[in-house]
Amino acid sequence: MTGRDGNCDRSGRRGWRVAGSLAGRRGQSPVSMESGRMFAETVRVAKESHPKTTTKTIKYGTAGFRTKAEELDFVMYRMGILAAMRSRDTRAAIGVMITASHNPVPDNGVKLVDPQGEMLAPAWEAHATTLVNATDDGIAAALEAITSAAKINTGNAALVIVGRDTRPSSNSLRDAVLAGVAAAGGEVRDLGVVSTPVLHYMVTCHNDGGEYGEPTIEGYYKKISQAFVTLRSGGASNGNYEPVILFDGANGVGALAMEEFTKHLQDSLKVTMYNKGEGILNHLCGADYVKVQQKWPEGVPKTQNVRCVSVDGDADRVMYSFVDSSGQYYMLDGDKIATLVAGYLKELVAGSGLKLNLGLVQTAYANGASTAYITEKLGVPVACVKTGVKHLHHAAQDFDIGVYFEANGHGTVIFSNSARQAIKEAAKAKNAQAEKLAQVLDVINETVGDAISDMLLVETVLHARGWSALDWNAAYTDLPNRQMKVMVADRAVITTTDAERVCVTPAGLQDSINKIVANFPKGRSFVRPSGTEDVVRVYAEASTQENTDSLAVQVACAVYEQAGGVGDRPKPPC
Ligand code: 16G
Ligand code: MG
Repeated sequence: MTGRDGNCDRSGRRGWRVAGSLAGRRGQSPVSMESGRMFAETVRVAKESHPKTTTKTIKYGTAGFRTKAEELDFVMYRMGILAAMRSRDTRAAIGVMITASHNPVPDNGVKLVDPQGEMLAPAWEAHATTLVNATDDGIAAALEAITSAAKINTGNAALVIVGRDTRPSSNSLRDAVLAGVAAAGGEVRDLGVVSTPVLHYMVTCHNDGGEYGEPTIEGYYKKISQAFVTLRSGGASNGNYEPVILFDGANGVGALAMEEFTKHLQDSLKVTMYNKGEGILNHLCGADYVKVQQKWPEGVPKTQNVRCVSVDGDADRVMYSFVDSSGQYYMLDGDKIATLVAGYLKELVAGSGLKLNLGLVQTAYANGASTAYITEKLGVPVACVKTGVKHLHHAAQDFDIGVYFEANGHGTVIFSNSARQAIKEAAKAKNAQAEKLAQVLDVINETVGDAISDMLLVETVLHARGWSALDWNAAYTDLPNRQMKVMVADRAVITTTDAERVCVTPAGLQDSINKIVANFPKGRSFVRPSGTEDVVRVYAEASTQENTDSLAVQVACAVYEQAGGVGDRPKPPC
């Protein structure tokens, strides 16, 4: 792979290569007469059909651009153009996903996917911001600047793979993306309504010539489900494990994806579907609702001791919950999934005799009890990084097998090139544990966090261990935790360090937080500016829920007072 910004194939650690599948050359004069005509065309189409509708400065953040759908037409158009340019730059297909994930229905958003299925390279996030903030007439100059900065040969072919979620606005926003690609002289492969993980998979497989998997949507479903079915060919029940789940589709694309999966899963898992689209997207259901509200999703019957799996609006996050025989509610989040998976993989690796190092990557949101459990009980090294998938993914690359999960349920496992090869060779030599590992590898979608692939991975581990949800939950007890939002005039006044665990500015705020935290046994709290909403986020955990709530409110009030709070003072959560 040839990306010069260091993003593509940074380490060559993944087992598939980007084939340089699109025609093109390097090192030619970047801005030619021909490109001048193309840039002029992008301006013409912008003015005629996709004019800029705001003067607000907007930034490509952790989840791309995300806001009210009616403000996004011009953004989508320009992201179509940018994706074509990035495709020329990398000489590979680039993905565009139209979704606002767990946000409410009126919102929408767009994120670009780089050649190996990873998030857009940081240098190109800056280009995206530049292009979107240009005036309509300024598009040409912005494109010239990007072309020069990235030394793009504009004569290269461009291919953009587009996916969208089920939001009503996604259809016309897709048209705007397509118009952008066309104005920039690129070609489009429109996948229609697909989950975010399907788009990432398709981009990866297209670019590596099918090495990671067959580059079709059907190929995605087949690869994952066949491995899953094989892993339980000895019987779907085992000990306390029953192959039965309730599926909360959040009324979004995850429900459609699950329906496709069930066609391939045969009798290996009995899935009963809820929130298939009959209700409002992400409303009182779905992974984010379950995690943040710590509540059972509406629309799903509370069947005792049956696992409920909730996904978010684009099916890249997953959350488990269940009620026991006494009606007690439990939520099992990304931390519980990470520890379950890391523990199991560690055992398989040890059993196989392969010398592979395995590590877990978390963020500051990881429950303190999970970090203690994984380091002290399982002996797995843990790295802590800033919020956002790209940071976790990057850190996970330091291990042969890197498990990364955010507490909110976004994560996956990635294998180094040599780890994958070693596992496959040992499997061929009939090493039983390595054979299992090789199958598990195929259940995992390494290209991005994938709610349903993650769910099938969890089900695989529970099955192998013969565990019910109660057994799984018993591994460790979460410390009570609470998240709050504080409105401030400018959230940029908050800056942080040490993977967002320490607040640097405004001066004095961290001292105040330290003093408050010191009053609570097992207390921990941090604050950070949100990357997706105009708020400051507060996280707190402590030994009891009452203490946690009190800690959260006190820290939120400190933020309100010292970081320019606006509106009402933070109140205790109800
Ligand atoms: C985005 C991130 C997610 C992160 C969340 C934090 C990606 C693909 N998604 O959704 O990983 O947890 O932002 O949101 O990176 P916040 O900054 O508003 O708390
Ligand atoms: Mg999502």
